[in-house]
Amino acid sequence: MSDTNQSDTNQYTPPKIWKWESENGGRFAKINRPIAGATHEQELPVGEHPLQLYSLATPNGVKITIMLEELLALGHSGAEYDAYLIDISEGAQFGSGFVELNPNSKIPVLADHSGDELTRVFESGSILLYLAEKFDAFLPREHKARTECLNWLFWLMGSAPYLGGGFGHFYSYAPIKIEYCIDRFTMEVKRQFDVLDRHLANNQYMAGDEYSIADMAIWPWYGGVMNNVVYEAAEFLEAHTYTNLNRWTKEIGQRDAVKRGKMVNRAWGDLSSQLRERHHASDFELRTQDKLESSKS
Ligand SMILES: N[C@@H](CCC(=O)N[C@@H](CS)C(=O)NCC(=O)O)C(=O)O
Repeated sequence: MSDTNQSDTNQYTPPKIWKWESENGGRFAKINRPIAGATHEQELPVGEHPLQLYSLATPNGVKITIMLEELLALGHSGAEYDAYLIDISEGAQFGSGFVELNPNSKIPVLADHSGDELTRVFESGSILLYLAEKFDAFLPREHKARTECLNWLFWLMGSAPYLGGGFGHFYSYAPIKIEYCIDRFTMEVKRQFDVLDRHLANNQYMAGDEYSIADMAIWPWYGGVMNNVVYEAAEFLEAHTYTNLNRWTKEIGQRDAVKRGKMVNRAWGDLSSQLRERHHASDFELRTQDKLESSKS
């Protein structure tokens, strides 16, 4: 980083060697660092269920809570879980307990205590696949259909960073609006919308006829843009023009498990939509933030 006024992008010449000198502005400047590892000692709480989730209701977090709620709705009682909120804006992802579970310091992370030894699972795509295999659910069994499901799961893992770290960062979070960057990533995300829209013209779900982990991975991000809850960019991106993607977004959004999954580890928006910690199915009725706050007063 240099002292050069960054809004004058034409005048910035990268130095020979980049040095970490100061915060670069922008919404996440406080937590951005060029090094990995823990910044402080902090054990993680552990609840009573075999599955422990440490997360936040961003699109990456919601993928997993949708999957867990879908598994429970199917009757897999082994998918009961405790979900703890990790406040990434305060750097909770750099606590020592979190880093032991995920050396990459990003939500979501899952700890499975059901075996003799704890299994840690990080990267949301890996968590979805782990749960699908563990419960033999939401991953087609037939090899060709399974491959198609994994094609789209991995597509999401490779594509969403262009929507989030690329478009979302420069459109919403960067301290200055840089036309070149916004143009570059708008071009790419609109191309991605078209990829999905064309596929969904001939397929009910991402993997064909079966609802799967591919839908659960893609919906929070791309459905989120269609619903204008991700970056509030629906108008800018003309989201309404992707009719098949909108049809699919609406259909998935109507599932009860999806409605519940969206609420878990949510710490913003309407108080009745926030279930900051989840330990029991009844929490959706009894422990949303509106109820917790009214019982205090
Ligand atoms: N590829 C990772 C990405 C996870 C990710 O980017 N998580 C964000 C929140 S959506 C995070 O924890 N950011 C905190 C940080 O970057 O320090 C996954 O899918 O699990």
